[in-house]
Amino acid sequence: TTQSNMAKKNQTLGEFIIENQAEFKYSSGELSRLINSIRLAAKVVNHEVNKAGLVDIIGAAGDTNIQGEDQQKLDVYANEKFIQTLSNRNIVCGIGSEENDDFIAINSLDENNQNKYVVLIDPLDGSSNIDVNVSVGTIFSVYRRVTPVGTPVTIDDFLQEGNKQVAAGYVIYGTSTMLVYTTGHGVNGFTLNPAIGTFYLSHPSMQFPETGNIYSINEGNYAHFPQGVKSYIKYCQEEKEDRPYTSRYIGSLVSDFHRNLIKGGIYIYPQTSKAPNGKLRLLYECNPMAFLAEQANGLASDGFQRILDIQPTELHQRVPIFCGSRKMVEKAEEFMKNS
Ligand code: AHM
Ligand code: MG
Repeated sequence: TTQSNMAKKNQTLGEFIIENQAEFKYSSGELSRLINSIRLAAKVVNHEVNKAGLVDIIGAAGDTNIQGEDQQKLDVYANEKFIQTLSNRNIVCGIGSEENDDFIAINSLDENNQNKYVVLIDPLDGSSNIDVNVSVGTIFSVYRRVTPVGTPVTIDDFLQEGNKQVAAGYVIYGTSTMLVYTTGHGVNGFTLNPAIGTFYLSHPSMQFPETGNIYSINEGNYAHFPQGVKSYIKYCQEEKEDRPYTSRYIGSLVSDFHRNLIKGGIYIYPQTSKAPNGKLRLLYECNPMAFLAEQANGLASDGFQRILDIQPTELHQRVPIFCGSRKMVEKAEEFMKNS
C-alpha cells in the first residue's frame, strides 16, 4: 500500500476527480463539475484570505447577517465568489448560504430548471479569526433536488436530512490550504501548492482515530452547559486511565475538526441556557461535518441522536453538536443520557 499511496500522492485533485468519477452516486459528470467549481472558488478565496493582513479589507462591512452577527468584508467576498462560481456552470439549481436570509434560485443559465443539485455553504466560517491571523474555512454540502426537474427549486430541496447529502467538504485556509471532501466513499484531503495553484492528494482515506485525547469546547460557557456536558468535561479532566485529556479550542470549527480528525478528539458545541439549540447551523455546518465525520469512521450526534437523521424545519436552524472520534462521542452521549 505504501507504494500505491505514494503513487496516489502525486495525484492532483483534477486527476483524482476524473479517476473517481464512477464512484459518484450519479455519475453523469455533473457532480465532478460541481466539485471542480468549488475547487476554483476555493483558490480565488484563498488568494484573498491570504492577503487579509496586507490590504484594507479587514473589518466589519457594516452589515449584520440574519443571526445578528457582524459580517466581515471577507465573508461577503467569499459568499459572492462561491455563489458566482457555482452559478456559472449549469449544474446547480439553488444555493443556500449562511450569509443569506433566503435561498437563491439559480436560473440565469437554466431557464427550464433542468439543473439537479442544490448547494449549502458557509462561505467563511470562523471569520472573527481573520483579523488575528487564525485559520478559517469554507464548508459546503451538496444534495440532489427532491422537487421535479423542470419546476422551480423550492425550500423542500434545501430542508433534507443530512443523510441525503451526495457530497460535503471544507476548505481550510491554514498554514497550508487544504480541500477535504467526501462523496460518500471515504474522505480525501488535498493540499494546495500556491506557487502553481494546484491541489495535490496529500491525505488519502482520512480516518478519525477510534479514540483520542483532545476535547474541544468553549469552556468559558461552562456555567451555562447542561449537566451531561459538565460531567463529561470533568471526566475528560479526571486523572484516570489515559486521562486527563488535552483541551484545544481554536474557535474555528473547520480547524478544530481538522485537527481532531488527524489527531483524534471530540468537538462539542452544546446547547446552553442562553442558546437552547447551541450555536452552529444544522444545514451549513453540522450536516456537512457530520457526513465527513461518519465517512471518516467518526460520529456526529446532537447528544442524543445522529445529526444526519434530523429533519430540518428551517434554513438557519441551529443544533447542538458532539462530533469526532467514535469512542469519545459515544462516551459523551452516555453522559448526556444519564444526566
Ligand atoms: P460563524 O459561522 O459566525 O463564524 O460561527 C461559527 C464559529 C465556529 O467556527 C466556531 O467553532 C464557533 O463559532 C465558536 O463559537 P464561540 O466563540 O461561541 O465558542
Ligand atoms: Mg459558520
